[in-house]
Amino acid sequence: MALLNILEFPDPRLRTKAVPVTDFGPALARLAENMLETMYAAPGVGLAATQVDVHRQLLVLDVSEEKNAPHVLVNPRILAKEGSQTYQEGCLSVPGIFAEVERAEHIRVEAQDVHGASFTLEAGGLLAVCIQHEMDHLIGKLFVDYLSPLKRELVRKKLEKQRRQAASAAPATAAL
Ligand code: GNR
Ligand code: NI
Repeated sequence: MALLNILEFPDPRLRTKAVPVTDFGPALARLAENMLETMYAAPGVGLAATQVDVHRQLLVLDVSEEKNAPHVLVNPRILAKEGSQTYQEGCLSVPGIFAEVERAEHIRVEAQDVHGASFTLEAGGLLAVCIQHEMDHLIGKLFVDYLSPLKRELVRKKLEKQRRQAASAAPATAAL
């Protein structure tokens, strides 16, 4: 098991469009395990392969309170959407930033598991939000793209400032 590095906005690699998974071998199962471990450690409720610089259609989720309901979706496809909901979203690739995004309330998704078996999943509420958020990552889209260009620029500057302050607060860590 291993923790993976999470790319952060505005890293251009987050704009990569993922291609379908075609190899359902042990490396895929290992990647899914490492993504789940990285997501739980962050902590987060979802993680797309794009965020760990792997540009394949793979995402992991767990929106349960007890963190005991992991989902792995390979090559996910939305079959149906219904209604709308607005949720205050965050993203591990845009740390410390939260904004309201409107998405479908209920979705039906078809995906494959790590062995290549197809299944469908019905989701509502936070699980539906999360699946839509992760599927956006797979096409190079971030939740801040739903904000106005002005707000997105403010987000970029705020992250830049956070990073500057983090760097000056702990300068010697890497050099020790
Ligand atoms: O951990 C996460 N929380 C979250 C909250 C509201 C809407 C979406 C999310 S997903 C996010 C983890 C993440 O960045 N996944 O890509
Ligand atoms: Ni995200």
